[in-house]
Amino acid sequence: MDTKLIKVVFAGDGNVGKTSLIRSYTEGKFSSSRVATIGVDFHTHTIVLPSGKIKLSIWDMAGQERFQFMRPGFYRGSRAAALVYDVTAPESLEHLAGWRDEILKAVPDEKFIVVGNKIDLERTQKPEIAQLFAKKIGAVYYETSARTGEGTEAVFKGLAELALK
Ligand code: G3D
Ligand code: MG
Repeated sequence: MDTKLIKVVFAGDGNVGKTSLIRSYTEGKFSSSRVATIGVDFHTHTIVLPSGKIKLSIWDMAGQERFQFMRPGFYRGSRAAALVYDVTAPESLEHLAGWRDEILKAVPDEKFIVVGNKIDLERTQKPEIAQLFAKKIGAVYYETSARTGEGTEAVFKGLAELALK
């Protein structure tokens, strides 16, 4: 059987843990002090679903959170997007609607999941508001800790399955 190659993107404010989540899952490690990525961080990871094998090409927003003009090109060709916020930073959740709108401008039929990261820390944000937002946009809601690895596998499986639909 052919392995399908599917592009997915991670979006959300800087510092919510996008790079850490991807590394925690694809490399099985969490590096607590690293230099922030510049440009596009790019990973591929093969995932086995009941429906077959998929090679995910995972695009990590890296430094471009600041460079709005670059982002449409970054999103193009993706089949699903993870909207990531930090459960200790309420404004990062408020910004998810804006990230979604921007992605929809570049990819009108994009599908989304919502991810609350850093659940190993003391949350300032109860899950209800995020769950409501996810429901409103028809997305599944996940919670993760890139630090402990909790929930990360479900995010990537969910994203891959969504991208295939
Ligand atoms: P980004 O790619 O969204 O910009 P990063 O975010 O992955 O660079 O992570 C930003 C900071 O949050 C990093 O801290 C990282 O270690 C931390 N972080 C990411 N995910 C988690 C998590 O699940 N739990 C905890 N406790 N911290 C997390 P530093 O200090 O390295 O800048
Ligand atoms: Mg990053």
